[in-house]
Amino acid sequence: MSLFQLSPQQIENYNNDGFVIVRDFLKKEEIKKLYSIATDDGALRKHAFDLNDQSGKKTKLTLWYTPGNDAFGLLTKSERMINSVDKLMDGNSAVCHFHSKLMQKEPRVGGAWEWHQDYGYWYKNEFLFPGQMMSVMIAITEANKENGCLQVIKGSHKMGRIEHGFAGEQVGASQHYVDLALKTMELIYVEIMPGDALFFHSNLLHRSEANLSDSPRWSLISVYNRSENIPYNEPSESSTAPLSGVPDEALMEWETENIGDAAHFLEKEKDEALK
Ligand SMILES: O=C(O)CCC(=O)C(=O)O
Repeated sequence: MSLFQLSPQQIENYNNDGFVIVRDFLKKEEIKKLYSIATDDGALRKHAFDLNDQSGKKTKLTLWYTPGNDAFGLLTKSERMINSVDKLMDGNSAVCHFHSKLMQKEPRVGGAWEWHQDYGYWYKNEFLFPGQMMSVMIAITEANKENGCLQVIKGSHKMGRIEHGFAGEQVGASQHYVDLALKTMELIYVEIMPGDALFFHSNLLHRSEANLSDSPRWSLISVYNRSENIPYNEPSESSTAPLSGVPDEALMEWETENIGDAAHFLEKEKDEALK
């Protein structure tokens, strides 16, 4: 049974701003376990790939679709995650996991992410309902201005989908609309500590700058969808497979497996869609 519940105020903030930060969403020992797996696990390293930003700087990530009984899968399927996103997403069909990414922004080389809405990518997968999709970013290391933390434009999810073009190997939102949004709404640097979580809407405009500091910035981003929000152009099946929740304690108390091929890793060479 999960003891964690989003408060009515947090839900209201999410609806108004397109995001909400929950401090200490994970305990210190949970983050310690995740960090040591993130840095040591052979499969996570083997399936990591580089994504170039516009200036050719690389950001490293490992992406998988199916959460298993490894530590990251148990977190993704935990009641605290499922119950929280269930309260924030539109609709009421089952909560599903589209994919998770381990983001590895290394000191001095970690690349930038251009201004975009995640739905700028997922629209191409032909998901129809952006309000039924969202992401949860968990800080594994501290994220701050110096190491290229996420920046968001508060309230921009209310603009609806903005046109996106290509930007390096990423997609980027129309600069004209980003400029207008920045003129109208507040820019927020999401400075978070290990264990803090950022819940954000699929139409929230966000970006991050390169990591030019001496500290790494590692995070996990898990994406959720409702089972009724069928992607008509997406080969993976995870986004409409209802999740069975596991207790929050599973991450620390269950014997965790190693993440393996059953997680269905994205291989950059074979797959075009990065999100
Ligand atoms: O973590 C970051 O620096 C940016 C990630 C991002 O924008 C995304 O995955 O959509």
